[in-house]
Amino acid sequence: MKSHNKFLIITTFLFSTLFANIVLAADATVEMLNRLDKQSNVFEPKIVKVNVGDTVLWKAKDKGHNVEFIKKGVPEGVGKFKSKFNKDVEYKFEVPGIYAYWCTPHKNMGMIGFVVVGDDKSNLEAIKKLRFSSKSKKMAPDLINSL
Ligand SMILES: [Cu+2]
Repeated sequence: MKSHNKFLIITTFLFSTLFANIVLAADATVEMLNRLDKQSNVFEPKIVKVNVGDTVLWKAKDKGHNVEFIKKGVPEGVGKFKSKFNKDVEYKFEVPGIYAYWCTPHKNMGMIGFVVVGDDKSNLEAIKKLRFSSKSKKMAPDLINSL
């Protein structure tokens, strides 16, 4: 094999490895928005399905939002998680199950979302028992039914 061919193969390998790592940095992205069509204060998309070990990135496209796991809305053994306002935030999902979350100031205004990890819905009954208020209460059943 000619040496420049070897060089080309090694370079291609290095770049593809590098690219794969960049892609793996976030396996799914959710945008935090003030407005989307006729909706205000939204996570887009509202439902994300990922594998165990995957990372979700929430992008602070607009200001005034965050991500907070809902108490009793995550699989057993998962700790609290509450991000800072106006900041992009990542979370690596290590425990399978359903994760329900909201944006703290807009939790009653429909800014709720769900992550299903490892196609595991064993905590669905606990998720159905969560108490949402106002606009979120109207939206939650349809979302939960489509998990
Ligand atoms: Cu918000």
